[in-house]
Amino acid sequence: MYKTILSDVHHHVLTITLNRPAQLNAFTEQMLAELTEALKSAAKNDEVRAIVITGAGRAFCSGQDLDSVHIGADYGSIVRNQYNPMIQQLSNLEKPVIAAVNGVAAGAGFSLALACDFRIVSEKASFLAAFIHVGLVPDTGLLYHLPRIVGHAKALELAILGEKLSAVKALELGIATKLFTEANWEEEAARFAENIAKMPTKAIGLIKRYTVQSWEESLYEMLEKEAYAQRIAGRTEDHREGIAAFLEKRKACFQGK
Ligand code: T3D
Repeated sequence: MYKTILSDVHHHVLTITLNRPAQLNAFTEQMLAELTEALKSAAKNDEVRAIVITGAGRAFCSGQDLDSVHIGADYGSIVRNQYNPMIQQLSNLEKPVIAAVNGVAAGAGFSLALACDFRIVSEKASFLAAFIHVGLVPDTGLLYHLPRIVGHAKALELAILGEKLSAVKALELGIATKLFTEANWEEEAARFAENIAKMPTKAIGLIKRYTVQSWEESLYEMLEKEAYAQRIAGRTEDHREGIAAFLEKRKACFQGK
């Protein structure tokens, strides 16, 4: 049903593949709408316990499709109406989202990777805040997420100088969670996602929700929110299973309930 992305569920992992390889998976209005829709339906699908976003071919995503930009158009409203709903959807999605960065992530493609909860990267991955090279400012949440991951000074450096960051450097800076060799990339990426999909999904959702909210809250408010979240987590089947597995000295088998 989608034209610019592929979507496939396997072992409770939904893999969304940005699929415009000839343009290095550059975003079009249609791709943004389809990605946002796929994330929305992942939120409602109990079968899905982890989401992977990756790119077809040699790139992850090269940002806005530069062949379809209309110079002089109101980019503000394009960002508000096409890009921001995708980032809001990612932030509100109470399931783990993994960017499997198989190649270059440039412009809004870098922003998309940063908005995911984990970035696993292949040796061939690179990150580039390309906006400055076309006289634009980073958008799609990059100015929010990047300083929170690498700190203020490094974020300014990456956003303003627009230099390409290698996979190894991304790992050093904490942008990447794991770096896998090219030879083992597909197998290791699948293993990483499947392991997360076997974890207590509701607890992960609560961790996401309250980590996001913590940026706006005081310590006292967060202590209360943690207590509230723990009340919910404490009533899940996965909590019961975790305790039973500990007492029975076996590996827990979580169902995401
Ligand atoms: O409202 C708004 O529209 C504003 C929102 C803006 C958000 C943004 O994302 S702005 C930033 C947009 N992205 C860029 O500026 C990145 C442009 N691309 C590049 O800088 C380079 O392509 C890369 C560094 C990503 C990769 O370089 P390289 O040497 O590996 O590949 P290449 O040869 O440059 O590209 C290969 C093909 O992909 C090429 O097509 P061809 O010649 O084989 O037919 C190239 O034109 C195409 N391509 C790459 N990026 C884009 C693209 N086509 C359309 N849009 C692209 N973004």
